[in-house]
Amino acid sequence: MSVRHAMLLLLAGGLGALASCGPQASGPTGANPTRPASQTTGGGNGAGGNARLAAVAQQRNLTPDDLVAAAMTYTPSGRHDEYIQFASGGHSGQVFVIGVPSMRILRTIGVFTPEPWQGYGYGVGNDILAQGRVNGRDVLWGDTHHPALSETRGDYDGQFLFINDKANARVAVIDLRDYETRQILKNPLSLSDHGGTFVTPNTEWVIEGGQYSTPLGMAYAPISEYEESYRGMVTFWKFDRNAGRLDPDRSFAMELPPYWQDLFDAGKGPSEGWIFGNSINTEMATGGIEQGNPPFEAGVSRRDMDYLHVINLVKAAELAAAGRTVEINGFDVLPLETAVAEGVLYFIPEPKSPHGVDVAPSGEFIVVSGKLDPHVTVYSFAKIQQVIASGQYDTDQFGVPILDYDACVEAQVEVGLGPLHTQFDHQGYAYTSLFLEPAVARWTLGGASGSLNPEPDWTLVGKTSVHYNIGHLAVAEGDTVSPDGNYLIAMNKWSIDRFMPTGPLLPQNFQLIDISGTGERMPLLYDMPMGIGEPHYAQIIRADKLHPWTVYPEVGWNPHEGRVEVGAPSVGRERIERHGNEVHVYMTVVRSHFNPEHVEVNQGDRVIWHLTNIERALDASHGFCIPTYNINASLEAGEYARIEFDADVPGVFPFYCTEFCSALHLEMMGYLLVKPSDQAAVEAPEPIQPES
Ligand code: K7E
Ligand code: CUA
Repeated sequence: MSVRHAMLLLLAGGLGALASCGPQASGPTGANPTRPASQTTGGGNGAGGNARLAAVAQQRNLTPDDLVAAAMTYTPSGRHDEYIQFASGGHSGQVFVIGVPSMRILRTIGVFTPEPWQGYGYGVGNDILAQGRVNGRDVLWGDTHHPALSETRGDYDGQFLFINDKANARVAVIDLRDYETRQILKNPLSLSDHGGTFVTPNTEWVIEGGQYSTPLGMAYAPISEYEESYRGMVTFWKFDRNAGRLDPDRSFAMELPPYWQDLFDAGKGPSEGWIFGNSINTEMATGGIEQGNPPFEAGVSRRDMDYLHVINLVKAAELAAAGRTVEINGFDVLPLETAVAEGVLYFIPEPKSPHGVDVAPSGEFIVVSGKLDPHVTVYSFAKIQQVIASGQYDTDQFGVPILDYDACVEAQVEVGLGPLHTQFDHQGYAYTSLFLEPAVARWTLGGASGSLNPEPDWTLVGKTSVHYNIGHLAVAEGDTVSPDGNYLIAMNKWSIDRFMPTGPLLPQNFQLIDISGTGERMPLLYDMPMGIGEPHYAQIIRADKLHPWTVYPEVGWNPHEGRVEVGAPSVGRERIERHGNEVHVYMTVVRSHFNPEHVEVNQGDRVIWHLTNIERALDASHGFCIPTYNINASLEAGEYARIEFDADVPGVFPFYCTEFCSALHLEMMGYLLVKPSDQAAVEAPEPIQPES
């Protein structure tokens, strides 16, 4: 017996002892001529289980570490995950909901892109997608980057989720009672955003920072006028929690120099009320490689320092409320001049084109990752305040005060090559993604109260290699005032050889890492291919903080209005009403029929189809599609939906339920008969018999 096999047996003994307490597992192992008798008998004794586990491990070439990783992530049928991860969907324009540690995808949330399974944008939800039109044009995708869970006192409260679309500068609000998008807002100033979305500790404000500077208000100016006419910005959307909506009328933006603002984060604890943003391109490079200019990649990285933006949001909001704003494209903007004069905006040098700014759980420190510099730079909020109070500073060419770097910096930690983003745990550790190594670095957060780690402050502790280039990382509740730790997900941009190739386009790779221990050890547990876009950021919330509806509160519920729809179809009140050439269909939906089943209209009629799923059972969703009319709805238990279309194409259209809902699901259909305009018109609807 090899040493490795002996180790497996030893380990299997430990696992077997655990397993023997519960019901005997009966997982398939395939045809294995060497499998022991206990495997086929399903006998409950520990020794048989051990031998069986060892045999499986040997057959599948699994190491003891593999078995531990499997035991830490495997989630038996019917058991739920401890955490839920909300991951941006990158260019899919969506959000993905993933269980942790099982790494099972639970749901897609349609946000900026139509989503056929939910029927989002195929007759229902079109009005929400229409809110995201830009200059009257449908923009039916997004580049979602940074999801932000709503917070109460700096902790996730499980009520709402916000997300930005970097490609078109839009933000969306998702209601976590039903995981549906409720609102999309187009930023009236900017054409790209990246520093969004981030929330203040009580979600009073949702932050959306711009990225590539343009003339504000989506206006035109030649690029030769970059310094005079192009501007950066950060927008503060006022969140009305009761309404579950962002309120544009109470929102405002701040004009910023045409540096490229990158990420933002909100202060907390002592720094609550302040906002921090990193930037690149303080060089104000304008590219033009075709004219012999340095390309952006070089031009944007010429200076040794860029600027951490430090913004007094409380004061900015007071100025906005006092009318100190100007209007650009119908939106209130606090001018740069005013922000400077009133002490709202400060800069602090930050090493060379950094990426990511993260406020530590205590709110005392702000961590900026070097990207082109192997350090993370830690700024002290208390020191920043002292320097501001001293009134001693230079200014940049726009008059913005530049605070002394050395006077504001608490520490620098050399973490490795290509640091991008930092998150925190409950043990006083910080974790930084290293794009170039690629790895996750663990380091000690100096001055962290309640720190359990024995290492001295501000020290690199260890690294775990990831596969491959990592962007963001997410620790369970790792950007709140009270991180959980335990799990870290590396969001890797390349997967290279980790999975079976799927043509030349390969998935991204989420890697789950166990950070429950201390010191150097941070074992990798699981690889999860993400073949649906490039998620940038994710947040991981404790599952028991989420309290979604499992059926809508009442039959006839209109999710978009958050109330029962007056006049929603109900049992016995199904009917078809004609008013001129407008036809209203009032239809109930239940296993396994629609009522009415015959809907006759005339070519050219405007059809307004009201549907209520009258089910009250868990998971009793029905679909509703009409062929060739690009209509598909998903009606969850209790849901009311309204679909409008012009019956412009004559013919006979079998509509049917698209969710396999019962044994008679195939029979759940009906006919839409659109009578050609050259035939005698349908006069009055057929009488509908109330359901008995
Ligand atoms: Cu990819 Cu937050 Cu857009 Cu960094 S960002 S990786
Ligand atoms: Cu209802 Cu299938």
